[in-house]
Order: sequence, then C-alpha cells, then structure tokens
Amino acid sequence: MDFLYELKSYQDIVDKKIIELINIYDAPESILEAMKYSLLAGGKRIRPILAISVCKALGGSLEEVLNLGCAVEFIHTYSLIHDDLPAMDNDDLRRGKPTNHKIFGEAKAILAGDGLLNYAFETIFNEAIKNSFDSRCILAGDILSKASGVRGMVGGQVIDIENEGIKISAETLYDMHRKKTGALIEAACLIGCVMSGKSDYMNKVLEYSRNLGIAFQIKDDILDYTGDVAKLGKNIGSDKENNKSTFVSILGLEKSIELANLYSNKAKLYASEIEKDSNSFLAGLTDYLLHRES
Ligand code: GRG
Repeated sequence: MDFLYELKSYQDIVDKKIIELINIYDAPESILEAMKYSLLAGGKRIRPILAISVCKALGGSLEEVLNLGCAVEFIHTYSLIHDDLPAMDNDDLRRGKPTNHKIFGEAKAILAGDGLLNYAFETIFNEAIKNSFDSRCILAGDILSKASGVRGMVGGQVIDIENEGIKISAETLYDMHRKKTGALIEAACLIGCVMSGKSDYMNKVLEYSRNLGIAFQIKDDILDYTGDVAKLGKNIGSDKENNKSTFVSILGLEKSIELANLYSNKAKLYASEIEKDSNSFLAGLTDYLLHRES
C-alpha cells in the first residue's frame, strides 16, 4: 500500500477515536473545552501511529492497541500545553494556532494538561478492566507511567530548564532528549509490541524507537533553525531565544543533518527486523519523519 495513503488512514482512525474518547468523558464542559482545543488542534499523531504500526507489524490487531495509543497522545498533548506555558518555553503559537494558555489563561491551561495526563491513565485502566484485567494493558500502563514521569519525559524537561543559558555537553544533550522526546516515542513503540503479544521483540523495538527518537529530535532542532513558520505552525528560533543548547547550536547544522540521517538509517535497520516486508511502514515512517517540514 502507498505509504502516505496508509499514514493518512491511520491519522483518520486515531482522530476519530480521540474524538470518541473525549466525547464520552463526562468532565465539566469548561475544562473539557480547553482539553479538546489542544487535542484537536491538528497534531501528526505520530505516537499512536507508532503504537499501531509496531503492533500490526508484529501480527497484533489495531482494535487492541488503538485506545492505548490514544492515551500516549493525551500525554503528548499535555506535555505540549505545559511546555508552551510562560514558566516553560513561553510560546504563543502551536500547530498554527494560539497556544492553550493564550486562549484559556495559564491556570486553565495547567489544569487542561493535568486533565489529559490523568485521562491517559484512566483510558488505560478502562481498557484493562474492560478486558478482564488484561495483563498486557497493565504492562502498557507501567511503561507509559515510567516514560512520562521524572525518569522520562518530565526528567528530560528538568534537565532542559536547569541548563537554560548554559552550553551543555553533547552527552547531556543526548540524555536530555532521550528522556524529554525519546521516552514517549519509545513507550508508544513498546506498548505496540506488548499489545501484539510478541514480547521477544522488545529489544528490537526498543532499539528502533531509540534511534527514531534521537533522529526525530535532531530534526526538530533543525526545523527550529531552518523551518518555515507557516509550515511548522510554531515560531522558529525559540530555542535560541530561550538560550537552549540544541544539536544545531552544539554540533552545527551540517553535522546535525548527518546525524539525523545516521540515526534514521539505524532505525530503519531495526525496522527491517521487526517488519520483514520490503514495503515496511515503519521504515517509511522513519523516512517521512526525517524529511518532514512540520
Ligand atoms: C509537568 C510542567 C510539566 C511539564 C511536563 C513539558 C514537559 C513535561 C515536557 C516537554 C516535552 C516536550 C514538549 C518535548 C518536545 C517533544 C517534541 C519534539 C514535540 C513535537 O512533537 P510532534 O512533532 O508534534 O509530534 P505534533 O504537533 O505533530 O503532535
């Protein structure tokens, strides 16, 4: 199947499920509105798509992994809302729209993020309960909680804010991004593997996702330096403005492009061991993310 066609069909499936999950959530309308605003602002849905495509590559089913993939997207969306706050990156544009706090105010934006964080785990618990305490769902919840907490995404953000204005080593930069961006990408892929029931593939999936996560972040840094605001949907140069060390500021643009290619190629090697199909979707996704403009 054509890669872009398949990608779009996964995006549509994820969008539909996210709308369904948020519409059945009986939360107060005023906070739901702020949660919906960011959830439905047009993200690429990469993390749920990774969960789905790893699961399917290993013979699992879309139905079993879909809600769990959406839970990862809830965490991702909460992290973006909080990352944009004045106390963090202080951004006013995201996905081509005003950031959450610009519309709903800081307090509501913090609470919308908190709401999404909790709804992610409620979604996973619901899935486990619905399926007679399916141990795979419990494991998925364990993976996601570790990846999004202080040993993962939040921990990466701590390294980030503690080093504003300081030129960090390449080693610290890798550590920060493995946690801040990579942990959730890894979690999405591992959840796909767990839900497929093929736990013997965990190491290969971990290696795929680690290499993909680093390539993804290097590309994000490159886009913050060379990107087009209209295509990106967010302001560029914010890393420089916030005195942040990035792959580009530490290693230069040329070396960063070289590294993004290198890690993408490594990811594709692992993809070929997970999905033994010459028309591998995971390999296509790796290339798509390397060449993305937003
Ligand atoms: C607990 C206060 C508090 C914060 C949570 C904010 C935070 C911790 C972590 C930040 C995580 C973060 C924003 C990482 C950057 C990851 C990244 C490159 C995001 C862009 O992802 P895409 O390109 O975005 O998938 P779309 O818009 O397509 O969903």
